[in-house]
Amino acid sequence: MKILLVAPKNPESFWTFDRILPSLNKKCVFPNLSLPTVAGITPPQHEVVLCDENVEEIDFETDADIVGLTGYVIHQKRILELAAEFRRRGKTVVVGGPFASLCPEELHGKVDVVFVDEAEYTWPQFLREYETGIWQSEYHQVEKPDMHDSPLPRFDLLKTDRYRTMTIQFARGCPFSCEFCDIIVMYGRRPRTKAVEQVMAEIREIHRLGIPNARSQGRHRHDDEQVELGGLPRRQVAGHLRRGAGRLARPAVPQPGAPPGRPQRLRFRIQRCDVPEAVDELCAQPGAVVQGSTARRSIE
Ligand code: B12
Ligand code: SF4
Repeated sequence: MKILLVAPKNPESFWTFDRILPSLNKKCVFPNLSLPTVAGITPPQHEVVLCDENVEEIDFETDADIVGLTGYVIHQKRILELAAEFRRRGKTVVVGGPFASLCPEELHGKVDVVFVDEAEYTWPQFLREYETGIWQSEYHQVEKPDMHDSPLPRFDLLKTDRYRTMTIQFARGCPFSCEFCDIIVMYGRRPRTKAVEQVMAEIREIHRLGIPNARSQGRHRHDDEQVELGGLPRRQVAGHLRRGAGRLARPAVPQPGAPPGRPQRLRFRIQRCDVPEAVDELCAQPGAVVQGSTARRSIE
């Protein structure tokens, strides 16, 4: 089966940085990670095409069997427009993401299938059922998925050179309960994290694709030469540094457009890290340049 996954255009907000993107020669700040993740969950026998309306035109003439849409509440209007257009063309339209999870009733009757909450298990279930010809109009993931089951996002399907930065998702869920916040409604109050090996595999994949910048929502950041670790629990920071630094200390991938002879070295920036022995280990990595401060000392 062929599946087209579409991320709708973001309405302008502070976070879209629309006015400064042209000076960076980029179309969008970050890709939304939802669809690369959904593509990663898709069994390999299916063909997946990914389209982000923020950086490219949508192909309405697609020969895909299924069109999957994602989006936040801000995307509601565009999700409904796209769903109507694709359905008019006879496509099976399925929708997931924060809007579908929080307001599924707004989509009933306007799309074919709604995915409520995370889709690590329900998306493959739907694809299996779709092939038999009998599927449900709503899939609801009640028990929160184990993040160890979340796949490597298909960064390779993105037009990576059109974004300023890649994002990496490290955790879902939050132990607090701020009354205005819907993160805990969608992702629960128990933080669930990916394994260090998963995060490192994502960083390596971004490295392999030659993408110069990446940012993590867990405030753990990596670019081709820079890793920023701050605000993470002590044990996680130590784990990242110990297990990650050794592997990252390979020569960095030369970036397109980098001046010839640019030194290939890793730059680590550390904030609020109180794991001196891990920092010592990091400083000893060949080619590592470490900047920043820990609770106990400053490093340059
Ligand atoms: C990183 C992040 C950002 C970053 C990067 C955004 C980006 N474009 O990637 C920044 C800081 C820029 C940002 C900005 C904004 N964000 Co934001 N952001 C997040 C955050 C922390 C993680 C998003 C992420 O990477 N998810 C990873 C993917 C894998 O998870 P997922 O989307 O849930 O996808 C899963 C399921 O939902 C499902 N799924 C999703 N789509 C689909 C589609 C199909 C077909 C299927 C089957 C399944 C499916 O499957 C996936 C795997 O389980 C979330 C909160 C959170 N913890 O998730 C908020 C969040 C998504 N952001 C939110 C908002 C409101 C915004 C802003 C609009 C804020 C503003 N007023 O400007 C802007 C919009 C910017 C933009 N234009 O994109 C809200 C959305 C609220 C809502 N209910 O719709 C959230 C939930 C946080 C919140 N509660 O405020 N954001
Ligand atoms: S994610 Fe939501 S509940 Fe958790 S601290 Fe932030 S605003 Fe509060």
